[in-house]
Amino acid sequence: MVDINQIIRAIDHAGTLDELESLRIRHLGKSGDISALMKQLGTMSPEDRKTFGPLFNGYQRQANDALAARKAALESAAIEARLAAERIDLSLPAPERPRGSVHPISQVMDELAEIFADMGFAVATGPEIEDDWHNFTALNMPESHPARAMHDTFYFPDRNAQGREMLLRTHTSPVQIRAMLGVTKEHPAGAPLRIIAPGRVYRSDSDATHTPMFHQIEGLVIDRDIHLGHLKWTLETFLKAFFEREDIVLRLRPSYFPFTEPSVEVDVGYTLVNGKRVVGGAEGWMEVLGSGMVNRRVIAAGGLDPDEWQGFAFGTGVDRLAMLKYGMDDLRAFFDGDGRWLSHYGFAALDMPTLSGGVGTAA
Ligand code: 2U9
Repeated sequence: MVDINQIIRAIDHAGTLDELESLRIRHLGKSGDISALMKQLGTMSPEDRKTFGPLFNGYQRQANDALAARKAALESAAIEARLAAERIDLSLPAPERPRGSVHPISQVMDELAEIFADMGFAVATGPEIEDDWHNFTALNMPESHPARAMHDTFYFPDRNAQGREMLLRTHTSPVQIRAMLGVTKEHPAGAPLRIIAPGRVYRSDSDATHTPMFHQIEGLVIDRDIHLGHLKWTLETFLKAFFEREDIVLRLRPSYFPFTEPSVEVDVGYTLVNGKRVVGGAEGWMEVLGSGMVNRRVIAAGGLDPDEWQGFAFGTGVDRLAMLKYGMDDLRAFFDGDGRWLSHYGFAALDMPTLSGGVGTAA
């Protein structure tokens, strides 16, 4: 026979959540005694059911209520006990040596923002999940463009409400399209513009020199009467500040990008020091940037009149810039999160890059 008062007493005295759970199983579980009473109801005559139905339902409700009340009490007692046991000693001294460090990519991003801020560039940001119009079409990359191919771009299975394909942005250029359109909070005016767009980009590519996610920085200047001379001065000033050397030599080579016309690839001269390439001088050349005058069609896609507004743009990989400046030779180590690598290549948290202090003084 079920003694409901004794069951309630046992529940009220349960000392732990485990004990409470076994009581629940014993009385209300599939083979519990109160559950057995409920099952018996089905076999009773209608009169008996009228008598026993409300009684057994009452047992079940009382047991459930008691379990819930005891559970709440035990849980809050556990929190109280933890609060009483755990203490933060605010008088503890700081660790002897700071632990943790700033990742070289974060450091280089801060250095770049600092250098370009000094030249009047603001930082612009935008979504990493983009639609194909902002990522490709507006940049003069039509439906048939090879970079749109499935094997280079991570597409989402569903289109957005406007029927556009959704993807992980393959460059930060769509940020600049949004800025030209004047739809961002940061740049509501559209033009003139002087922005850098740093951030994560994604391509379906993976080997020793390519990771599926990498970091890019692009720059865009839109104004009246802008020409290639402005581009060359800007890049030269940037590279001198970034590599902290005056003997930076640039070589501009004609190239092709759909979003710029003319397009220029920018090489920087290097010198061999103990067999390693060091930026500066002109013993050899390596490519560091892509750039060009913004294509008229892209100016128009950004909602501006290409007869009134001209501009230049450039783009480069932040990870590669960090490797060149700080001498790492394996890109994949950037994303391994290995503590030894981070303590070797990381930067002290308080070592904020400033132009007056030298943008990148290692920890
Ligand atoms: C707008 C108009 C033009 C940005 C540019 C490049 C050239 C370029 C690559 C360098 C290495 C990407 O990281 S990388 O793979 N980029 O060569 N990017 S011009 O041009 C723009 C951007 C936005 C509205």
